[in-house]
Amino acid sequence: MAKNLTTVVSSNTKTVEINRAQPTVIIGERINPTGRKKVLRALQEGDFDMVREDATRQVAAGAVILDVNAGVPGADEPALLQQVMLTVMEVTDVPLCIDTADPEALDAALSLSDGKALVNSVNGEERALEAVLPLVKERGAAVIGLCMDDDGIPETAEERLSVASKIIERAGSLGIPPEDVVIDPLALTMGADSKAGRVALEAIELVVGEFGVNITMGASNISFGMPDRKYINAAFIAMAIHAGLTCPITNPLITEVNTAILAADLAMGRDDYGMRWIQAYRQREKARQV
Ligand code: THG
Repeated sequence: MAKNLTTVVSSNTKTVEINRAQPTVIIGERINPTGRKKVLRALQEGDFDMVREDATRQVAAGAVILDVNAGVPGADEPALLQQVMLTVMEVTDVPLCIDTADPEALDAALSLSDGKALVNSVNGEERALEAVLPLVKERGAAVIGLCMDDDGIPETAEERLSVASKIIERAGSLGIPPEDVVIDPLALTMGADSKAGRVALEAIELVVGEFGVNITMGASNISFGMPDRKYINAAFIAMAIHAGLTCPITNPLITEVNTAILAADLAMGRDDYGMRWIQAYRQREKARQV
């Protein structure tokens, strides 16, 4: 059996454990102006209602961690990211996944967080490793390591494994243990390359087999450009959970994806007596009746 490391993240009041013996941890993706034009427009207008609503709705739908991104072109990202975080912290108390490529914004964000945040992300580029890992160590955070480096995203699963091992080793040399490194093997688009799904699944298996670390993924990338994306995303995410994905960054408001995750957990023996499945069913039934 491969090792099964536990990553712990927390807010000031909630602790979340991520591992392959417990239910899949959904990291809610919606607070992201880079990925969502409506959020971009709202933040450009200084309107935080949408952030509030996306935070509340995602948590109600099963998100256990919220990804927060404030990448608005031309904006003061450190200040805006702090504002977004404060807004989210007013309405929910879940741990946060700080999604930024700007080390200054990351530092500002980490200084606000009372618990143990998940930093999204570092990659295998020398510059990124040097800028991000010392902050992660200093603040006692956990970090997502993307399987890409100066040469871009490697084509093969083996090459992605080697980027993952570089990140895990470098983190280790700074005193960041492997359980605090969550690997993102990266999902490219199957519409552009029909092997993209398979390579991502193989990369998950290789990284888990070698290191036993937790795995995240922006799992909806896989279906870009395809019609009826939710069905592809639902099937892929269930397969990825079988391969070793433990904390996908996804949209819990999409029922097809949400139910696929719950069904995968049930099939993997991580839902005792099917209680989570039944509870989610009841919640859907109740929502249908109003
Ligand atoms: N890995 C890691 N972090 C990530 C990603 C990843 N963070 C960003 C992204 N990828 C995951 N987050 C999102 C957020 C929103 C959307 C998709 C991914 C989204 N997209 C709509 C769509 O796809 O149709 C956009 C539509 C719109 O503009 O509103 O909602 O891979 N570590």
